[in-house]
Amino acid sequence: MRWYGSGDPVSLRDIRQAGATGVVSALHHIPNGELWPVAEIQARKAVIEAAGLSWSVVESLPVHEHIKTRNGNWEKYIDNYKKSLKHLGGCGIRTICYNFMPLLDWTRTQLDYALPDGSRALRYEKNAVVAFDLFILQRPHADQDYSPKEKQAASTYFDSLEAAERINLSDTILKGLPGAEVGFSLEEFRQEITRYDKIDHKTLAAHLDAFLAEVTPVAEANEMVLCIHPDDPPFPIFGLPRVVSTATDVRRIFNGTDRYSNGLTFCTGSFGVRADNNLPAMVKEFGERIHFIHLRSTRRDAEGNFFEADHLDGDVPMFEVMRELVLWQQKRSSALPMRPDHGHQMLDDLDKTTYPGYTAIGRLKGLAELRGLELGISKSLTVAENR
Ligand code: CS2
Ligand code: MN
Repeated sequence: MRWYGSGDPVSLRDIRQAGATGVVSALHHIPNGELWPVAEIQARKAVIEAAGLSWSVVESLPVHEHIKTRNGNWEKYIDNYKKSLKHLGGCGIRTICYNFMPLLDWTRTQLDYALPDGSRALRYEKNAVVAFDLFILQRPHADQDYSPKEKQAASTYFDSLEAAERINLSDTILKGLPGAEVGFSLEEFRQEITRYDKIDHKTLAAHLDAFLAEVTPVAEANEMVLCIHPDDPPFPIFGLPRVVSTATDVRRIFNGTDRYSNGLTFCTGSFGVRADNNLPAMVKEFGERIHFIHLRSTRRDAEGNFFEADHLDGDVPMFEVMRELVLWQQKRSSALPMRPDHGHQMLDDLDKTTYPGYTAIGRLKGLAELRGLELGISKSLTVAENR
């Protein structure tokens, strides 16, 4: 399970009782781009191990915006990245997750979407994103990105919002969900987004390749692996390019820097939002370079909205995905780090202040279901083999 450090309302004891054996953690207090000192890494590691858990994955070692846009201090930040990798490897932490999404990490428009049973989920509503873009952000030329029908729907949606709801929408999009290392004011975001004026899909992809060409040799020299997290949502928003949304994107990234250490975080929740991503087929194709697994499911509709469903429900064919993952791990004779990615706000957590998506009980439920599914599949495969 993911643990955000000492400020996390979910304790390491809670995580252990939920059935996790390892945690995924990051030094969130260190500003994006700065070096991770050995002493800080060791201190975090000691706290985790004292609770009877291991620090199995860093999520994330963030990639500074200057590296993505390849201007400003990008050289210094790549240098820091390499040094931080060395420090982590020296402390025995060898799996490093990161993402390459411009400006915003994962994006949702509602954090308390009520499900029929009264629990709450995170939701992405297309009209809200378009309305924010056109009427709150007022991004230049944004209207060219949408059809008349989309603009009309967004306008109707926007008119239905009270002033406080508009502020709330803006904050939800810009202030950063947990894990996102930065949040923006509207003015800052307007400013920052202009840094991408001349950066299209091709350029951002080239910047990612250039970054990987620099950092993967360092990872390899320290027996480490890097695993890129897919875009969430897996399509462009606010005119910003996206380069990790589909199987084609992953193929391109892998071929560009064809090394074992250039790997993937297989996040079913992110990839699963697109109907054209065949998740079990992706496990089959990319298995060798999947170094970390995020399991959750979303339910999409025809309008382009989605919400985070129960882990075994929604559009992700979790049985088929898990079956491929179990088969692959049996074949490679070792286990991959796997976590329930997000969970609902439910039971006692409904009255608590929790990090959106990172509740104790909702993730415990997800983990329990996923572990049961995994155990059932692996046992039944062994039984079938022995017949
Ligand atoms: C999120 C992200 O969907 C997710 O997994 O929790 O914050 C994710 O951790 C980062 O994008 C990975 O770099
Ligand atoms: Mn994820």
